[in-house]
Amino acid sequence: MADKRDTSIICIFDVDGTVTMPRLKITEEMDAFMENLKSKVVVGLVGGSDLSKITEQMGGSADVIKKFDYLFAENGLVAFKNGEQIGQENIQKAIGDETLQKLINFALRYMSDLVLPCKRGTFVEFRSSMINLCPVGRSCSQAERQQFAEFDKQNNVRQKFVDALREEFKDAGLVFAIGGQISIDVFPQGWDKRFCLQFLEKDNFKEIHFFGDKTMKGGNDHEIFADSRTIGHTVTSPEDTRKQVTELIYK
Ligand code: M1P
Repeated sequence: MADKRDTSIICIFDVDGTVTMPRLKITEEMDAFMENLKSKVVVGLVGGSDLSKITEQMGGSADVIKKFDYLFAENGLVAFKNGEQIGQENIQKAIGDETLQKLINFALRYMSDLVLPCKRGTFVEFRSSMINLCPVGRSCSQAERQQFAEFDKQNNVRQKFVDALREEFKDAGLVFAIGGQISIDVFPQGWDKRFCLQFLEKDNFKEIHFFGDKTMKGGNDHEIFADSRTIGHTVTSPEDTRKQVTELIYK
């Protein structure tokens, strides 16, 4: 590839498990890698988390929206290009308070019956474009997060919860997705990571490369990974991301 930045190619990255370890901060090595990549091609992030979590993971500065050419929080429902906000959706307007309340009541009832290694606080997090349901509670520590993640692997707590939600809300037009380690994302159909592609389509990229770790069916990277508008790459860790990007872009 020529030395000049190729603006017809964009690489977009999932955050947790792809650019960082789940919910942890970006390492210096990855930070430098991304900076360098920006001198070669256009670079974007698309995370399921809200902007404040992504900001924290990318080092804590509010300048994160300028750090990447595109930054898509909440699957792209909150969207930035070159530091300017270009999109913002609202789940409350989209599905209405009646359904929202039924969902929250059902979820709280369901979670109140679960017996887990421990429970903390913030079981329902209301975001701009999604509801995040968290059986252990989002205020758990990193050690409690790992403990729940292990318990979940053995007991399928979240999968059973998703099955119950799908059964109860089968006609509500909602998606229930297991994205990270401890929670479930709930959002209207179509509001998965493919949502961000409408912004990229306008800019006529020749190649849109997407890198994610949860690309299997049921994972929150699956739809964008399998979309005909993207070239999908499955990675297993931030290290693997660097390896695959190096092979693709610096070959
Ligand atoms: O990886 C994306 C997910 O990150 C968090 O998941 P968890 O806290 O369960 O590890 C959440 O922000 C979730 O919404 C998001 O999809």
